[in-house]
Amino acid sequence: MLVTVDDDGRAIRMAGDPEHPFTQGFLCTKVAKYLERTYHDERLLQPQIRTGAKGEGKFRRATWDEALDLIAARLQSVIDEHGAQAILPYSYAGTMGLIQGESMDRRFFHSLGASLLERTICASAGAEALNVTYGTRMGTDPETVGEAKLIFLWGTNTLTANPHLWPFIRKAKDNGAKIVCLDPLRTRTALASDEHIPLRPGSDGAFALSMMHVIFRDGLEDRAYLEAMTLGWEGLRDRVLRDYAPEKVAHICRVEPSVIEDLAHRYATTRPTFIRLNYGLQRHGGGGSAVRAISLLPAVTGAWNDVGGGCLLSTSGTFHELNLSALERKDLSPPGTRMINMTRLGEALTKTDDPPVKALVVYNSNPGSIAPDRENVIAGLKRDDLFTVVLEHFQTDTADYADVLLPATTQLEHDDLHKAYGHLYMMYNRRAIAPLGESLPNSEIFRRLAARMNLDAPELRESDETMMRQVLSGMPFTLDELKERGSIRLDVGSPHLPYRIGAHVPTPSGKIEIASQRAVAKGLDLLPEYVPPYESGERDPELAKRFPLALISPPAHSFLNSTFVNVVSLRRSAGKPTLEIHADDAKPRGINDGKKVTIFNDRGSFTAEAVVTDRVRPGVVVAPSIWWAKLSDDGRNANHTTSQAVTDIGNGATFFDNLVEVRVH
Ligand SMILES: Nc1nc2c(c(=O)[nH]1)N[C@H]1C(S)=C(S)[C@@H](COP(=O)(O)OP(=O)(O)OC[C@H]3O[C@@H](n4cnc5c(=O)[nH]c(N)nc54)[C@H](O)[C@@H]3O)O[C@H]1N2
Ligand SMILES: Nc1nc2c(c(=O)[nH]1)N[C@H]1C(S)=C(S)[C@@H](COP(=O)(O)OP(=O)(O)OC[C@H]3O[C@@H](n4cnc5c(=O)[nH]c(N)nc54)[C@H](O)[C@@H]3O)O[C@H]1N2
Ligand SMILES: [Mo]
Repeated sequence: MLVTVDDDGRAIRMAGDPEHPFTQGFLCTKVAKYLERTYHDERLLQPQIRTGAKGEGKFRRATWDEALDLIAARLQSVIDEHGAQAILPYSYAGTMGLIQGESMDRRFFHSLGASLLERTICASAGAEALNVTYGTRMGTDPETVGEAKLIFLWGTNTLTANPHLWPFIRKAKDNGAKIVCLDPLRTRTALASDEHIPLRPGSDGAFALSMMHVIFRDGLEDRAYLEAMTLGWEGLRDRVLRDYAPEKVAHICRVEPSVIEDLAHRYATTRPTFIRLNYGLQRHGGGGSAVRAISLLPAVTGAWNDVGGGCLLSTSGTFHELNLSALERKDLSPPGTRMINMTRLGEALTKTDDPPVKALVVYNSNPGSIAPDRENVIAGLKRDDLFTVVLEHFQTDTADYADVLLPATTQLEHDDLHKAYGHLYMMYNRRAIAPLGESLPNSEIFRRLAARMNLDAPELRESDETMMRQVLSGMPFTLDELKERGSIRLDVGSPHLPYRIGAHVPTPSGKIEIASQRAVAKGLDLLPEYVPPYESGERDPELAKRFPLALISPPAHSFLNSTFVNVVSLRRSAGKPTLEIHADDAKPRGINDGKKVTIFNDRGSFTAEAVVTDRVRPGVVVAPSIWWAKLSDDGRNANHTTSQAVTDIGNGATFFDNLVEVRVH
C-alpha cells in the first residue's frame, strides 16, 4: 500500500502499490476505506477503565500509568492465587504482522507461564491436512495461474475474499481456460465463472474421491508421477474404486453422477489444471479430510508437474526460513503448560477448571463477535470474577466486557513485517503517520507491561527493530534491503514448482504421503476418506429432522471478518443482517422477501431480514457475516447458532457445520 501524507502529517490518500507484482496496485473494497477507519470519530485514543457493568460499555478515561499498574497488579494476584495458567491470551487476525501479532506478546505470556492458545479459528484444519500429506503448506505459484487451462474455484469466494488472484484467473480465461466454481451458493465468484456446481455443504471430500474413482477406473491417472512422488497410491486407488462410485457419491453431494464423471474426465485430460482451494470448505466436521482428498487430485493426475498446475490453499510453508522461534521464544514457556483451543473460548471461560481462566488478555481479535457459540462466549465474558484486558482500535463487542481497554495503533501507525499466505513475497510495513491520540503498538504495550511486572529478562526489552532482525536472520536478504525495496520475493525459483517430479517433499518419507502414518498417529485413517458433517442426516438424523436447514455464515463482501463493520460507508453497502433462503424453503414457512425471520437451533438464535433467492440451493441458508452484535437490531449475530465442535484434523472451527430452523419473527 502507498500512503500519501500531507504537511501536517495526516494521511490523505491510500492506494495499492502498482509495482507489487502480485497485488498490482489494487486495494480490496474494505482496505480502500482504511483512512475512513483510521480517522473514525470513535477511534479509541486513550486507555479506559470500566465503570459500568460488564457488557454495558461504560468506561472512564485513565492514564497509561494507571491502566498498566492496574493490569500488572491484577495479573499478579491471579498468578499468586491460581497460578499463571489462569491467564489466557487471545489473539488472531486483526493484524497479521509478525511484530504486532506474534513477538513481544508471545514472549510476555511465555515468560509468565500463561496458558497457551491453540490458534484454530480459521485455517488449522486445512493446514494440518496439508502437513499430514505434504509435510508443509505450499502450493501453485499464484503468479503462474494464467497458464492454466482448467481452473476449479473450490470453496472460495475469490472475488470477495481473495480478489488479488482474479487478474491471474482472468488471464487464464483470456487464454481459453474454463473456470468452474464449486460452492453451495451462487456467489459473485460463481457468477463470474463459466460453470457453477452447487454441491451440498460438507460433501467436498466425497466429491473429490469420486473424481479419483473415475480417473483410476478409466486409467487416466499419471502413473509415472504417482510412482515417483507419492506413497500409498495403490491403497487410495483400491479404496476409491470400491467406495466412491459417482452413482453413490452423487446422492451425498446432491448433484447428478454425470457432473462428477464429466468434471473428472476434463480434469484428467486437460493440462495444466489449477485448483484454488480455500478455507470455506474446511469449516465443517470433515473439513480436514476434505482438504486432504482435494489436495491429492493434482498428485493423481500429475498436475503438479506443470507450470500453472497444482493446487493452492496456502503458501505459508514457503516462509519456513523465518526464525519464528527467535521471535516468539516458545522456549520461555514452562514445559507442560496447558493449551486452550480458541475455538472453544466459551467452554474455556465457563467450564474449564484446574485452574479456571481468571484473566483474559485480548488483542488482534474480537471474540465477542467472531467466536462460535456466542451465547456461551458472552456468559463467560460476563463473569465478574474474570479480569479482562482488551487492546483495540474501537469499542467492539468484546471491548464492552473489558475491565481495562487499551488503545492500539493501526497499520499506518506502526512498523511491521508481513509474510503472506496467498503469494510469495515478504513485506515491510513502514509507519506512515504518528500514532493517533495516546495509542501504542501492541509490541510496546506488552514491553511496558513486562516492565511493570518486574520481568526484566533482556528478551522482554528488545526493540521492534531488533526483533525484526532476529526473525529475518535466516533469510537470504537483510532488514535494510527489505526496508529499501518494500517487498522481496522468496528465493524459491520462478516459477515456484514445489512438487514437480524430483522435488523434495518435507514428509518423513520424502514423498507425498497419500498413506500417512502421521495421520494414523492423530487418530485418522491411513488413507483419505469422506467424513460427513457432524450436523447431518448421516450423523444425527434426529437433529436433522428438528433443524433441517444448513446455515453458512461467510464474510460479507464489505467486511473483513468483524473488522470494518463500524465503518459507515461499508456498513451502508452491506445493508443489514440478511438471511438468504430458497423459495422451496421459504414458502412452507410463510416467509416472503423482506420478512423478518428468526434463525435458531439449540445453541441460540438471531434475527435477520429474509431474501428469497435461488442463489442458495434448497436446504441451505446464508447469513453474510460477521456483524457486530451491538450494531444489529437484536444485539445478536450468526454466531449465536454456530458450534464449538472442532474438525476431524487440526481441531479447527466448524462455523459452516451448523443446522438451524427458520421461522417468521
Ligand atoms: N472481503 C473479505 N475478504 C476476506 C475476509 C473477509 O472477511 N472479507 N476474510 C479473510 C479470511 S480471515 C479468510 S480465512 C478468507 C476466507 O475466504 P474463503 O476461504 O473464500 O472462505 P469463506 O469466505 O469462508 O467461504 C468461501 C466460500 O465457501 C463456500 N462454502 C461453504 N461451505 C462449503 C462447502 O462445504 N463446500 C464448498 N465447496 N464451499 C463451501 C461459501 O459459500 C463461500 O462462498 O478470506 C480472507 N479475505
Ligand atoms: N460465523 C462466522 N464466524 C467466523 C468466520 C465466518 O466466516 N463466519 N470466520 C472466522 C475466521 S476465518 C477468522 S480468521 C476469524 C477472525 O476473527 P478475528 O481474528 O477476531 O478478526 P476480526 O473480526 O477482523 O477482528 C480483529 C480485531 O483486531 C483489531 N485489530 C486490528 N489490528 C490491530 C492491532 O494492530 N492491534 C490491536 N490491538 N488490535 C488490532 C481490529 O480492530 C478488530 O476488532 O473469525 C472467524 N469467525
Ligand atoms: Mo480467517
